[in-house]
Amino acid sequence: MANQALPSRKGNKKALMVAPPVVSVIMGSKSDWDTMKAASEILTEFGVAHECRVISAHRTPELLTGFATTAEARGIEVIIAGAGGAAHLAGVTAAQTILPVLGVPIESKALHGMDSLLSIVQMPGGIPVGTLAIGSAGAKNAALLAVAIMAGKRASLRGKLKSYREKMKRKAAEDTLP
Ligand code: RP5
Repeated sequence: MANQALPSRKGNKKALMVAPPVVSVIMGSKSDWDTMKAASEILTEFGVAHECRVISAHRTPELLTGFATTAEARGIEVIIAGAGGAAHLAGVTAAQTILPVLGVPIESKALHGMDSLLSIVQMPGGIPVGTLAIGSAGAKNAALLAVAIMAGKRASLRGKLKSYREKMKRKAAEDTLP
């Protein structure tokens, strides 16, 4: 679902049946996809309509402003933003929307993601970014948190979250060592 285009409204029956996205997964670079696909996989598993897009705070700042200022009107409810290095994508997005923004620090080569983590987590008071773990675990948990946020108003998502936890619990209890 990377760079998924919005559903076409021009007589394409299949496209018309595609639900508009309620979660937006954005990332600073195509190179972040290996990490961020974990978020998309979870959202797909829970049946949450979402879009995945490359938007960079420093390479495409105008695109980011356009995205952040129109996301709410497009029906987006949660934004997941993954970025690495001097990772300002989540913060700059949060500055331009009141939607909840969840930041995923990408594991950078130079500093193993500590730079990304500190850049995302140390938001000055006033503009919050919910920061997850470095790497794929963070991307996965960002999606699960997005589902939990949306589950408040959706009984079906609450049910799916409970089943997901039950399945995890059963698997952990049944795990045997080699
Ligand atoms: C950030 O710079 C991206 O989020 C990415 O993690 C990092 C490196 O980007 P590339 O040079 O691989 O495009 O903006």
